[in-house]
Amino acid sequence: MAKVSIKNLPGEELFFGHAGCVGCGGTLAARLALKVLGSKTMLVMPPCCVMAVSCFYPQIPFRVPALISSFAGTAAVLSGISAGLRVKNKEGYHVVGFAGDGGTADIGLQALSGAVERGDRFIYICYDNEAYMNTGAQRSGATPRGTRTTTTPVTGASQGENRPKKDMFRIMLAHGIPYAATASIAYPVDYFEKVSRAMNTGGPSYIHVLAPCPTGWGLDSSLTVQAARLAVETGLWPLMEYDGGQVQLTKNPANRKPVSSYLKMQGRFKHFAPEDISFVQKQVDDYWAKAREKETLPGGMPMW
Ligand SMILES: Cc1ncc(C[n+]2csc(CCOP(=O)(O)OP(=O)(O)O)c2C)c(N)n1
Ligand code: SF4
Ligand SMILES: [Mg+2]
Repeated sequence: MAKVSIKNLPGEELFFGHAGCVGCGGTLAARLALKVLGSKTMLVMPPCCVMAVSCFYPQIPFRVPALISSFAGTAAVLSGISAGLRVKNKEGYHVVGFAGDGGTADIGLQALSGAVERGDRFIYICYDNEAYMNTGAQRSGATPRGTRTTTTPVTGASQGENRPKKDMFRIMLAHGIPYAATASIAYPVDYFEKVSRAMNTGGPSYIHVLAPCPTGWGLDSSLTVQAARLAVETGLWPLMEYDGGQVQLTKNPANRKPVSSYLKMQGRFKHFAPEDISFVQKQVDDYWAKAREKETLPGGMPMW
């Protein structure tokens, strides 16, 4: 496949007319991925916002087959479709899972682990808005420490989420997956290239894309892309990929911006005291210091 650029992307839209909130990062992540995946794609989605805002009869905004799995079963269904195509000698199709962070890091993890272990050929994209947004912003395993959600409120003894974000990138690497990457809706070309590399991977591949949710994050809906960009520019969300046994940065955040610029624009972190912001800054600084020391990335994401 030719190098992906904005200029050689098809004008055709394969996902439009959904009912997502204004400024929704998750639906943008789906639309961008389909630009590269093309029409020979079979999508599998568990219950999640992108599914809920796009699968209501008779209006289906997907122009590719899109199947709704059980919440826990996305990757098991991917395995089944992949096996069916193999048995029927059908080539050239992309079997793609598109799931939220809750459906990936929590309830769908076992099915994903098994499918990656079997080496089935599929692409799994997790769009991460760091909570169960479709059901009212409950915390998930991917919610960062300190975040206010509806199940980790800021009141009395509860001061938001009290555990760090689960590192799905590292978990996928531990499976020996052939290809894994992190991505961001604020860097579409980087994302396109990663989807393209996943399409050319012989076995399973995994892409974890940060997709801000203005509604759940307490973020102005005009600032979705800016928030996603700041996550990268502050060093909180490294853009990297794992291919051929090596982890590489695909964007080096030189002159990192302070994490406060990212945290302060979001209502979910409004309660953060200066020491909370310093804690997050230290976690990120330690991560990048370690990366520089070893001249390689620690193989995962900054933990906070
Ligand atoms: C077994 C099961 N438990 C709970 C639900 C309810 N449910 C539907 S979507 C959803 C939240 C999904 O969160 P996530 O995967 O992060 O996607 P998001 O909504 O944030 O896009 C939940 C809890 C369900 N459909 N099935
Ligand atoms: S709640 Fe968030 S993830 Fe769901 S449709 Fe709205 S902006 Fe998108
Ligand atoms: Mg979510």
